[in-house]
Amino acid sequence: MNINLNNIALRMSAGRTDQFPTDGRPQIILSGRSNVGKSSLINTLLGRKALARVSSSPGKTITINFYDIDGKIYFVDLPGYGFAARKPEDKARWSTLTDAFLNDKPQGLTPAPRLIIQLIDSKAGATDDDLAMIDWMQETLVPCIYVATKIDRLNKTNREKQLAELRSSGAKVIPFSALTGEGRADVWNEINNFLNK
Ligand SMILES: Nc1nc2c(ncn2[C@@H]2O[C@H](COP(=O)(O)OP(=O)(O)O)[C@@H](O)[C@H]2O)c(=O)[nH]1
Ligand SMILES: [Mg+2]
Repeated sequence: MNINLNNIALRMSAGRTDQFPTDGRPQIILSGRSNVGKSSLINTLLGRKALARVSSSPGKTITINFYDIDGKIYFVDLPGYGFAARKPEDKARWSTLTDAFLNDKPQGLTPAPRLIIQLIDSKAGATDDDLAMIDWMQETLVPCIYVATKIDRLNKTNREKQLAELRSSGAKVIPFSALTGEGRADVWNEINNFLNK
């Protein structure tokens, strides 16, 4: 698939299930806790400085953002989870919206092909919430890859140690840095492999 990265727009910031797109286009779904580096990864992949907002006070809005990539696929930015300061009603809203999206089986429509990119902070390692998400992905057999974010923060020894630990699950793990651009081509490679299947 030939994708023109100059043709990108935020199609929908969905706070309700009836706002999800129903056109069946492939969805590249970005999942991870608040502050893991999700907006930075989206901006890096799409070659934009500030398409997705990079925030130092994370986790404010609970919407699922659909970026229309050249009218061909969507990048789906899930709301970050596990932010410590989040209110109970926000947590409930998060899981209602996210569960509805992930378990969505549109009636009478062809379901969109989906690839989940699960982001894990390479310094902090997988949190309990990350592990819950990983369990769900393994149960549902949804195609997924893991991206170890902020890899520039680790020295060589810790880098190898963390990557080995994440890879022990048998998953494909891509080291990534929005700062240096490391891993950008590898993530695109995985996306293209998925789209060409
Ligand atoms: N060193 C480093 N910092 C990063 C990287 N990616 C994101 N950050 C920083 O981590 C913080 C959260 O990033 P953001 O993309 O907003 O995370 P989000 O909440 O998951 O969308 C910001 O201060 C970013 O500058 C990275 O690859 N390397
Ligand atoms: Mg963000």
